[in-house]
Amino acid sequence: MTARHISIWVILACLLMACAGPADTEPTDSGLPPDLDDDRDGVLTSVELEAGTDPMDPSSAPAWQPQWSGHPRLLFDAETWSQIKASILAEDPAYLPFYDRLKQAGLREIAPHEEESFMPRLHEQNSRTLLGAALTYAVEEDPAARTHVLDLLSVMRSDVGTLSIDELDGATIHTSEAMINLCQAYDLLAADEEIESALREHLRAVAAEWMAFYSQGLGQAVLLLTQNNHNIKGASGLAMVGMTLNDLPEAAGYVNYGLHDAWYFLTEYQSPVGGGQAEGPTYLAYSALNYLPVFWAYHRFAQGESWPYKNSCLHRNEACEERIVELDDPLTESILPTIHAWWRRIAMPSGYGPNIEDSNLHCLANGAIACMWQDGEAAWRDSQLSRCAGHAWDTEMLRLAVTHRMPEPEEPALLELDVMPEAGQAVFRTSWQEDAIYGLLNGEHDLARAHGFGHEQPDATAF
Ligand SMILES: [Ca+2]
Ligand SMILES: [Ca+2]
Ligand SMILES: [Ca+2]
Repeated sequence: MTARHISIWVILACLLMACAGPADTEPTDSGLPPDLDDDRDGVLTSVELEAGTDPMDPSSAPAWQPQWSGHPRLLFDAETWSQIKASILAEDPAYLPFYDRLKQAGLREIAPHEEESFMPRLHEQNSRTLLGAALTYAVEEDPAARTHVLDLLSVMRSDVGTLSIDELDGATIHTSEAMINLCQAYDLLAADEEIESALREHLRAVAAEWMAFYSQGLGQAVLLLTQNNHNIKGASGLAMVGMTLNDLPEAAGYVNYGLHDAWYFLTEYQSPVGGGQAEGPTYLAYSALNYLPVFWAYHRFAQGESWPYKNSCLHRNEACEERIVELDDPLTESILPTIHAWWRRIAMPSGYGPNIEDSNLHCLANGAIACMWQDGEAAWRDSQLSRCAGHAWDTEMLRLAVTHRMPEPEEPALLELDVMPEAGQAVFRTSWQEDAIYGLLNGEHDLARAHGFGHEQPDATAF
């Protein structure tokens, strides 16, 4: 072999090594394995080994995806936030009603929380007041609103474990709603050191107390029994805390548990394959208060990609094995639009869901759904139906975040007889107008009938 041949081989070998990349093949100075993130939780394997977390388990990490940093980031980035703020200050009618509702909430007095036990409803009420005051401060820079935020934080309790037996039902629901409100407030005001530190301390404590209470004994039994909106809402709340305080060592556990359980109960346990919800339309709307903002925030992280997460069997009453599963970005999954379409296929002409399954008359957050999925029929419902137009009950921040994506309204095509065999329902309607003649045949079967625990009305084939 000539010198010329040798130099060609040396160049080829160098090129090949460069293509492979030194970080993939070279040992590190410390002798630890190369810097890979085997379980894709955002923390390098070498860092996990030093921290004592499991480098092959995405639910175990000293932080969750710490590269996803800066605030605001949950429902919008800083640029979108400045557009939202400008639209509110310009009194844009697409924004102002939702801002005004939260601003009014932010003016309420602190709800006293003086009982011996933790009161989830008061906690949720104060969290909504706090979110309203936080938004008002972020938009108008009114110092009174900032003081109100701090006063609320000074009285908020996190001792979930002290709740009385008649509040067992409420703590899964209202405490998780509060977590989501408070995470949204944190995201807006994280640059204010005093508020950031007090909110972080409260959120961290209340999430830990919630998880501790519902991980054993009576608390665990409640979520093993319900398998419905309680589970979806609770899991969503924990996921939101994990995404918000993702620099904490408990964050990865919350996100893994929360994403898996919210997804499983909403789409697998509660929904037939053709769309539906075993515990009925009102409780779907109720779950949506939590899963819509959480899935939107998670979508802003996942950007359409799937990521591995480990499920928890803590609250599953069907066969369950802990394993690591890739979860798709929920906004790319066809089952969610199918479930939301089911809701409006059975909806009454006024826009309300039918009052089956232990339900009251209720709207779905059509505007946010329209914006999240570019769903023109949801936009039509949001703009045309007098009972439910502009409905954004407890999801005003999400509505403000996504309003710039509102698609053109599209009146749905009329199907005079709409049969939904998987859910076991059929609807007759003469038009989509509010004066239409409408009839619902409700003969649920399979999981639509068996999984509506607590809210199931076993009145077979009722009209
Ligand atoms: Ca890792
Ligand atoms: Ca890990
Ligand atoms: Ca049912």
